[in-house]
Amino acid sequence: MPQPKILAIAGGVGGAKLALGLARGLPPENLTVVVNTGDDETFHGLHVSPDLDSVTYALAGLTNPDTGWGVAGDSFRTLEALGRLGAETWFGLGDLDFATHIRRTALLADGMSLSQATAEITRHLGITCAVVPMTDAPVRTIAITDSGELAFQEYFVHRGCEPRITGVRFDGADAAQPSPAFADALRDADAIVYCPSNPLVSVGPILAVPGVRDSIANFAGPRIAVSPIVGGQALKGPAAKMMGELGEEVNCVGVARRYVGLCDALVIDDVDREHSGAIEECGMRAVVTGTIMQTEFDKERLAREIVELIAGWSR
Ligand code: FO1
Repeated sequence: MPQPKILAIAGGVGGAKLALGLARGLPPENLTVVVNTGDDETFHGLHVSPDLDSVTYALAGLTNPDTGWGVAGDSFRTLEALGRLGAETWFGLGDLDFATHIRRTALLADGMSLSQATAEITRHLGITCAVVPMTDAPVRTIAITDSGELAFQEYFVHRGCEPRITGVRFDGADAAQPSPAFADALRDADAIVYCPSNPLVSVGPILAVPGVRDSIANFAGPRIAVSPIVGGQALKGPAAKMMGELGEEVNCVGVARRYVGLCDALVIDDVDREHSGAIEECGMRAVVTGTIMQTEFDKERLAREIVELIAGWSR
C-alpha cells in the first residue's frame, strides 16, 4: 500500500517529537503538521509563535535537547541587554531564536499571512514537509485562574502554572478560520494523528477554530491520538495539573474523554495497559505500546507503529 497522507495535530514539545518521527518515515508531501498558535505572544515588539518554532526547530535539527524548545547552544546576551534597558526578561528568548521572531515579524509587516511567513522560514531551514499554523487569524489562549485571567505565556512561564485554573478560553477563535493548508489537509488526508500534546491548551485551540471539530468528527479515515499523560503524569508541561483542577480524570482515560467522537484509537503507554477497557468504553480502540520519546529512535519507532496502524486500518 502507498504511504498514507497524514495530518498531524501538534502543540509544542511533545508535538515536535512525534512530528520529527513522522517526518523521518514519510515522503514530505505526505505530511502536514498543523500547529497550535494560541500560545503566540508579542515580546519586545516581535511576533513569537512558540509551538510553531518548537516544531520547526525539531524538524530542522536545531532544537535545544535540554528543553525541547529554543535553539541548541543558544546564548541570551540580547535578552540581558534588553533587561539593562528596563525590558521584561522572564520569557527566555535566545540570541539565535530572536532571528526567527525578527524575520517572522518583518514578513508579517510586509503583508504575508502567518502561513506564508511560516512557509518561508521552514523552507529556508530545509524543512520539506508542510508546517502550518492552525489559523492565520489571531487566537490567544487565556487561562482563567484564581489569580484572574492570564495570557497563556504569563500563566505558563511567568507564573510557572502556579495559579489554580477554573477554565480556559480561546480569544479570537470564533472569528478565525482554518489556515488554507489546514483546510486542504482536513479534506485530503488519509488519517489524522493527534500528537502527544496537551489536550486542553495545545489541541483545544485547534479544535476551537470554527469548522475543525465538525470536519474531524466527519473525517472518513482513521483518527489516532497519542496520550500525553503516562502513568497519571504529563510527559511535559501542566496537562495533568490543569486536568485535575478542572475535575477531569488525570490519566489516559481523561484524555480519551476529551476526544470522544473525534478519535478512533488512543495510543497509550505500556504502564497504562490497565486502562484499555475504560478507553474502549469511550468508543475508541486502545493501542498499547511504548510512548515515551527520549531518543531519535523512540520517535521514529512510535511514528512507524502509528503509520503501520493507519496502513492496516479497517473500521
Ligand atoms: N518555556 C519556558 O518554560 N520558559 C521560557 O522562558 C520559554 C521561552 C521560550 C522561548 C521561545 C519559544 O519558542 C518557547 C519558549 N518556551 C519557554 C516554551 C513555550 O512557553 C512552550 O513550549 C509552549 O508555549 C507550550 O507549548
